[in-house]
Amino acid sequence: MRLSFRLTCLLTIILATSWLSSDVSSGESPWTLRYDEPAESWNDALPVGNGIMGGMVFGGVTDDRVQFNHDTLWAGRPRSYSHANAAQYLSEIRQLLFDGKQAEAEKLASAHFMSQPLRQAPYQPFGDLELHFADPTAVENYERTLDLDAAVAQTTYEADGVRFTRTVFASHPDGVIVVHLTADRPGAISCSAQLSTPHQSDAKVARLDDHTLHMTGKVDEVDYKQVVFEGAVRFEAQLRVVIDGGTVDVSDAQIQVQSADEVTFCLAAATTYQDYQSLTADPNTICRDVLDAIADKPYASLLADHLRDHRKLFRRVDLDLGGGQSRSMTTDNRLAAYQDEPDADFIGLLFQYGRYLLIASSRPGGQPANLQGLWNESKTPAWESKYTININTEMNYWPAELTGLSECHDPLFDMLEDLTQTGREVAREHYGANGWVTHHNTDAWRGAAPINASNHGIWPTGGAWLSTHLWDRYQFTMDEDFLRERAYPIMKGSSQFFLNTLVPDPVFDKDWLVSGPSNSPERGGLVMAPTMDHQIIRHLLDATAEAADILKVDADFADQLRSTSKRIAPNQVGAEGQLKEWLYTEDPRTTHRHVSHLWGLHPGSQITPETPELFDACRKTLQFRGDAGTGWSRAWKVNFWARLRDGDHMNTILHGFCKKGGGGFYNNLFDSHPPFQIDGNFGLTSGVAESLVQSHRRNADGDYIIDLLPALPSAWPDGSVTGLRARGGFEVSVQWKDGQLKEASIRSLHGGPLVVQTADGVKILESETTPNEVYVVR
Ligand code: FUC
Repeated sequence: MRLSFRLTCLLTIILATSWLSSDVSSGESPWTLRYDEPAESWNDALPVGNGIMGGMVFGGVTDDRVQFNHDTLWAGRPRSYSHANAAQYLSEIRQLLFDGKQAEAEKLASAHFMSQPLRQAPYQPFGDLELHFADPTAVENYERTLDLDAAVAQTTYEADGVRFTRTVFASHPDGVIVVHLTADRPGAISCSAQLSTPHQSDAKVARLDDHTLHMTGKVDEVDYKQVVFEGAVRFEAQLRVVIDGGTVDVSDAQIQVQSADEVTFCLAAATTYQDYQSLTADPNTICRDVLDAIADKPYASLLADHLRDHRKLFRRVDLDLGGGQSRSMTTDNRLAAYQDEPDADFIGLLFQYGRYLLIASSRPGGQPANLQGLWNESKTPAWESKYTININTEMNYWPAELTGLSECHDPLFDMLEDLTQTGREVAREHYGANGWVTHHNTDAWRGAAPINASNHGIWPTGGAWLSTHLWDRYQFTMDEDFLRERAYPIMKGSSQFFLNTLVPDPVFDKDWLVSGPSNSPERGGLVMAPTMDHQIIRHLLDATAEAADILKVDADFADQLRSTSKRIAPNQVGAEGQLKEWLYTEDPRTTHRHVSHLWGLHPGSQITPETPELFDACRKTLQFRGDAGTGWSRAWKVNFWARLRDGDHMNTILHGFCKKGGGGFYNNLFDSHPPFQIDGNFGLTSGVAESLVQSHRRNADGDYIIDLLPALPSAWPDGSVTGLRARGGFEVSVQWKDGQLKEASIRSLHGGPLVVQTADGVKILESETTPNEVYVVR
């Protein structure tokens, strides 16, 4: 390895541009999903989103449909889910578990320790924008695309000698979904547009003015698995049309356009949801303000502002994994072909799709991406399309810092702030503890109590895991203001809860501390001392203590955190060489989809090559668990094998994952759990990034080690990536050839030391770097 000569920023810019794909307009980017027929089912339709509104574009020729959502439209209403005075049963439940009486403990917990009601509320569909066109005699050259680089869905076809184009995008700067219709013959566009909603309560569509149709209503009551959720959130959508040529007529039923040259529809939507505690927002005013603000804005400016906004995020990272032989095929055919002829470039497409979906579903000011991002057409979606935080929500955010989308992480932090409030009540009522706690799910009302059943709902480390995302954000950005103002207070509150609730281990060593009652998600019932809890809590307490040191606050508290962390029961290797999932029991040979106790390997950082016995035990565990699973389970395994530095095994998992159907993908490349669950899309993106650059390990001085190509599969011999982020505040671009590092350009964003690992070992390149300077490694 020859290294450490400094280059100016200029050189990086030249390097970066030569690796980036050229400037493209809609449909021309290599990162484009492409189909030759309209969507038949919802999982064929193409997603657009501005972080608050989502749309699924079907691309039908005579009947087109944009099924849309707003991320605050949920069943239920503001409420507390906590169970008053549950804490009086806590020590009895613990004792029953220590005495080996699990069934009795679960029974007692079912009666007295669970959320009220027992389930949380489902996320709701909003409605449909339907477009109807006259039946053409013949349709030719039909194409439907989603250009990820432009965030534009387009449908084009020729009918009766005219070429028609429909362009749909969800603009974040302007807050609307835009549908633009053009034709290559003047006066050729005639259509009607309607709004509809699956909610019956007070639903009404009416003419608002000469150019605007609106729809108002209220969420229906939802009876979901024996729990009835009141419909309380009200909503309004407004659809405004602008035409060039032709005529427009707005009735109480529809907008009718006749013989126009060009048509632009702008759809605004809003609800009464103000925050998790109040339904006081005024959707009528919100929609009107949004549409009035763009009343004089030409379509070209709407599009230009949208492209600028999206590309600012999307273009931070580009990837070339080689291959590309299947690029000329439609996307559904590429997916089908992958099993027999894997095309590395298709993995690149899925990687960028994960980034696209995060940009589309999670923007500052919006709700975090739920189990389906923000796309949902069912009133009773799988797992309520809420936030399952024993893996799924966290997985959604794994790509955020790694792949240059830090600001997309913000909605998760906003939700965490809410959870510190609801979780404080649950800490008090269920545990008699200080701080705050959240269990394995939450919803728009920020439920924090244990739900569903006592054999898996009582898992007190949901909030702790989410809090480690705050620490991650700090590690990637080194932003001390963020650490002081947003991260530390939340991390501190979560840590306080565990200082109050960890208990001495009566079995092996009374100096050890264990967590419980709890669960190893979602296996083995209610227990004391699941390994995953211990890994998460140790990580949280250590990070909180380090944060206190950095901020020069709470020195005594930090000492207490450190001494408590050291006493948490250590990871154990089991009878068959696997990592033990629980301190008091084991089940090594299961192939269950959850592999929670490998948290310390990923996303945690306690298990690395520097802890060889545990590192090997993780490998053994994964060998027993096998390579299959639901979408998210496969995606987690991609990340695990990357952390195990085994690129070929990682690629074996990817190969099993890249198929049509359950444990794979739908035609629109949504991850199929089954059914659709978006976590696997995001987990794949993070896993591919982890195979190219890692930065979770630290040297003896605590400096982050930037690990270049730690798990490059032999199937990707030549390639490059630009713009990945590393802890310590670095932007990393890497080129490789014949499976070897060719050159890496590492831009320091913050200053601080630069430590790099290549195939030759770990080297300190600079004990201090200069912000914005680029360091080259060969
Ligand atoms: C947990 C997982 C399921 C699914 C659901 C949303 O229950 O075990 O596989 O991901 O969350």
